[in-house]
Amino acid sequence: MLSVYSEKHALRNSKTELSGGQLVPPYECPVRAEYILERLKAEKIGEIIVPKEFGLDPITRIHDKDFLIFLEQCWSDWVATGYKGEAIPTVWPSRTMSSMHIPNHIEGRMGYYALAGETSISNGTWEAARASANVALTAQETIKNGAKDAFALCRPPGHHAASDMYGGYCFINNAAVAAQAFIDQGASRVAILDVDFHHGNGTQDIFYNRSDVMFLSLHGDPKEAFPHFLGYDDEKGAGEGEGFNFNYPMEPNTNYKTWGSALDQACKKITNYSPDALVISLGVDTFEHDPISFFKLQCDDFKRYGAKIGQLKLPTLFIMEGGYAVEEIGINAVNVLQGYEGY
Ligand code: B3N
Ligand code: ZN
Repeated sequence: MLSVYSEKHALRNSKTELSGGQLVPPYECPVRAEYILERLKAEKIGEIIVPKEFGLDPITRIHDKDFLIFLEQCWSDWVATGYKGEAIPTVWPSRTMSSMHIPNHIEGRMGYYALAGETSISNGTWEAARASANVALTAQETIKNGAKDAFALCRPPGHHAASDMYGGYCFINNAAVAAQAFIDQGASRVAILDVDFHHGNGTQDIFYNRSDVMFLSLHGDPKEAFPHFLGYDDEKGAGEGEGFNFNYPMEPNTNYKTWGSALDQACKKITNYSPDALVISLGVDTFEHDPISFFKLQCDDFKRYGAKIGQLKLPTLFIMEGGYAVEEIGINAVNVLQGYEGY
């Protein structure tokens, strides 16, 4: 399988994450991508190429222009205001304060566009996010051109980002941008299967009213896990999209037996939908030793579920999302690809 990787991911290197009332070193850190790259090479998964530049057009198919301008300018606006630390929101348009005016001051703009406060913005974040989208689009293009599958080693991840919101370590929704590219190139139906530990709230939100992109997500119950406010099993899609959104929230300590059964149910929905392409939001934070998650999948389980995805026999684009047990991140991500390929 061909993989796409950009060294520019390393430009996303913030020093702080607001977690448990402290500023800690971010879980989403550059070494994650380096360990995956190393494992791809060690296991000889296939050719590894650098991304092409696609410009902003395919990204604006998913994200609002004002949001992208905010992401591009956030760090310089923050610095220009005289703030010394990394950019972290402190005020939000909460339930009874939603006038939907976009403030001028960076403090207000951050709260308007942020879905949560853990994701500090710093120098290089925008450039890395753009490169990550280019990685996804380059991998997508190889499938459009006839490849059976591809792996986009995206960093930063994307599935929490909505059309005008960042957070959960995500800025541009790489999976959504790639799925939209398939549609724009003539696909009638695309399925996005999100196997990251966290619910892909951004992807769900983007496609919630559409029937041409089905979204299915297996994740930690949002009653107990980030992003808390979306990902419940009664979210089925709306309007044209009703019946094209499926959530499988699961309890703390879920093991492969339970998780694999949920995957089987999701796979049946995908088969019935008969998509032209399948996009996998591949997070490996379902791992038993992940520091911020609560599922109990073991290294071999990643191979087992990769095989199930392979049995769908669809053109398949893997997009890297989360996973923070850095020692094993490469093993687990590559196990999925190897299971998918049948070894
Ligand atoms: O959820 C957390 C969190 C949970 C447990 C922690 N421990 C036990 C130290 C620490 C943090 N933080 C909120 C931010 C989570 C962002 C998730 C990004 C992701 O992987 N999405 O797929
Ligand atoms: Zn995650």
